[in-house]
Amino acid sequence: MEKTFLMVKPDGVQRGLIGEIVTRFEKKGLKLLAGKIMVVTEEQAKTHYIEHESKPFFGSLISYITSGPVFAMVWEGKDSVALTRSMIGATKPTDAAPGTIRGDYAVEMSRNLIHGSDSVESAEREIANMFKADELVSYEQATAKWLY
Ligand code: 3AN
Repeated sequence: MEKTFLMVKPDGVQRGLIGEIVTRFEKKGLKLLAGKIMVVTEEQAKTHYIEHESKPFFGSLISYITSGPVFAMVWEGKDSVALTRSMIGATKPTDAAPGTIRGDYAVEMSRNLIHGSDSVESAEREIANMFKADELVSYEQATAKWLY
């Protein structure tokens, strides 16, 4: 089953939106395998955003994501990467459709509340960067046969 890495960013934690965000993915039918409040280290941040290393906003991206606690999560389910990306909405809040997390709650591109992996490969790399293997809990759900 496909896994994805999601992270409520420092602005989402400060605004008290962890519960609201977790609820959306639970109600969708995805399974939470791991979740923790943590402060991302500079090294983890640079690994996480490696693809943006040469961008002019890289420095501010690193200082923002390390500026306060985040809520890091691993979710599992059928097509979980694509499903969660569509529920999160576009990177630019003005392009994010109402009904998506960013469309409903974000105003600024640099404070867009949540990160979601953009591919299965990114998810594997991002999970390994933030979690130890034994922090992921594997379990059965009663509804698992028809709910992902
Ligand atoms: P997403 O988070 O939607 O996957 P990415 O991976 O392209 O978007 O960008 C990672 C983060 O970098 C975004 N969430 C946003 O905070 C920041 N970012 C992306 N593009 C810009 C930009 N042009 N100016 C400022 N910040 C940006």
